[in-house]
Amino acid sequence: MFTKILIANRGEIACRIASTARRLGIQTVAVYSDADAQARHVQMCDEAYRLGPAPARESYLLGDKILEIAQATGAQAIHPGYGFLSENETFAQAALDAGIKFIGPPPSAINAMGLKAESKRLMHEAGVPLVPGYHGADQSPELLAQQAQAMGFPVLIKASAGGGGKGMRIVQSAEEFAAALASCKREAAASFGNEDVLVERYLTRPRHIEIQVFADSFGECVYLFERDCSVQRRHQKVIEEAPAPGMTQERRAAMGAAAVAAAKAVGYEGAGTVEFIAEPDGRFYFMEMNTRLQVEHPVTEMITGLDLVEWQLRIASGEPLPLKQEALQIHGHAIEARIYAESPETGFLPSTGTLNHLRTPHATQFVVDISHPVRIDSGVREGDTISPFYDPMIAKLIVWGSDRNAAIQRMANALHAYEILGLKTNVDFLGRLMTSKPFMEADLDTGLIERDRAHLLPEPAALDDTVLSLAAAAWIALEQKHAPKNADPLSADPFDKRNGWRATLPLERTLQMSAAGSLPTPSAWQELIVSYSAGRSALPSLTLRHTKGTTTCIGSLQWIGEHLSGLAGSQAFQLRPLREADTLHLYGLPGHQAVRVFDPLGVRSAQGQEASRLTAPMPGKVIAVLVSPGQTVKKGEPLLVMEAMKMEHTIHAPADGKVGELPFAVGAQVQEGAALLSLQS
Ligand code: MV4
Repeated sequence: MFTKILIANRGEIACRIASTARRLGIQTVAVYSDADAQARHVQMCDEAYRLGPAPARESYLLGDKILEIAQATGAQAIHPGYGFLSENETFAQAALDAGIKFIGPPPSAINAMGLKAESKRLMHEAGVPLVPGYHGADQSPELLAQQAQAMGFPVLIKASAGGGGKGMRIVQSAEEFAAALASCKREAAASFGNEDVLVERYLTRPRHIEIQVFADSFGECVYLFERDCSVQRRHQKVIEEAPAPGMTQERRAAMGAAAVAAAKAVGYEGAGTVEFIAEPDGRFYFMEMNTRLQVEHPVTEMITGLDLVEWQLRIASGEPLPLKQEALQIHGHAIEARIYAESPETGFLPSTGTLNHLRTPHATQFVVDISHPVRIDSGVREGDTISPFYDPMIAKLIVWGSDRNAAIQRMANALHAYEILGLKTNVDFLGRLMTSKPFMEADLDTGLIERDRAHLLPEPAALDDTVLSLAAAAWIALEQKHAPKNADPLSADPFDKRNGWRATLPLERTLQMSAAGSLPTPSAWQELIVSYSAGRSALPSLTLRHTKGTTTCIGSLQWIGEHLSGLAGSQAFQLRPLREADTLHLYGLPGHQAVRVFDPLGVRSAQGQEASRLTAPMPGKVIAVLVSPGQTVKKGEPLLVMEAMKMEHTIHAPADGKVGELPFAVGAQVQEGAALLSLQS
């Protein structure tokens, strides 16, 4: 076994690898960019070396510099993690030439699987099933159209050199074929410098099922079963699980055998994933092979009880596969949710910023521990920032259950206990996804999120009376908790005001609240009249009068640590309130609620006045301006498109209005927070 390895990555995967290395007594060398000088992965390793400035091109992608560091530190091997250099054939070859073991497959296998048409040809020869289609060299439009006709519409035209959904055209009928082919070829030439295409039968409801394989240097290969990664959005995986719902023993064995054949056909070594798309009836076809450890490997670890990084290290150091196929077994069900710094409400724009508050559910970290069914893999801590330079993933939350329903319940509970303030996250969205009907019924395919949009991405609605009541109780209890002994009567901080319920009983006060996601327009405010009376505990009893005339009595209010418990009518509650500027977050309910509280004594939030200014959610480049000054637009209409973090983001109108000034033209670089345009209502 190695005694020292270099980890050529950052974030959660660098920490994940360091964790196993430490357990096995292997020394670790970290590398970092200027943005990561204080990152968790640097802290978790034994040595750390600077690569360069924050952009990956000037740091984590500097293969030669990384090899120099490996040689200088005496590291015998390099673990590339995923992304960055993990599937870079040139780097794998350079490591080999430098006498340093690349923890991954041989460069020839990376190369063979990297070329789409070539890999399909190899797979066909190895007997791995492919989507019925034409993958040939003759690219004449007449022949392609004829092939399409023969396989039957709808068909899919794909750029041979493409990937990740780029350069694909769905064609419904023969009449549309010629135009779609021409457009696909144009895009392929522009994006990949190669206009060759392939034509396949189009599967309308595909599932993404992938098989984890491991091969050693003695030519042995096993499969560690499947993962279902169908729940994705624009080719970004959102939820992964293992085993795949509805998988039969026969199908599993057939897919496993096909994956092993695929790996053997390219002389594979180490960890790899063979991706298939599957039809509703279970028929499956090879898509591509990922020649690295994948983000979602923990679900396989949870159902097999194995540490896949340990397997990688053993195999790379020349040991045989730790277990034979017959010894591998599936126990229970595991689900992974990717927690991202992004805003589902605004089209999933990444949200950069500081993790001002970060509290996770009870969990173990990084490695499998069957006695702990909740695991979190994360490279960030409270106080760290999510920068625009790298993938905005905050954490992977992985749960295990004896069956799928138990795992779903555990995931829903864990998501509800996750507290993240300082930036927008997809945690609530994931919570809705987990308990959505199609997900719970395992009606999975790659279109699930889009089809269930209405439920998964609801418009912010008015707060119901229960939430209003609990929010009022929490706001007042927090005021009491934070009130200084000698409050300054002139302070603008509402927490300095005690509102004197002790001094003059009874006391009435009006609280205005609105759903945090709603626009701060006057009509969004909901009013509540609160009257206080002395309770038996330190906190008052409250009578809350709603606009409709109904009342709620809040009694037995008390703090139990950071939780506020009490009775709303006869309904017991226990919640954890957290205040972030004018927003009150209520955790611990079934779900997280965010309530904006308007305190006439407090300082008016800048957000209210600036609502008509649309600001850049992140630094980036303007790539399209879709409106002009003076134009009237409808709510939801696309206004402007930005490119940031290698993705396109469309800015939509938050309400009906008229476009004011447009300070940025196409091509302009904008800073985070820059006013992109103003909208008059
Ligand atoms: C397909 C398909 C349906 N029919 N091929 C998307 C990415 C690229 N690598 C291949 N992809 C697809 N190919 C045929 N013949 C549907 C997809 C597809 C998809 C595949 C896997 C995971 C997610 C996906 C999301 C949308 C479309």
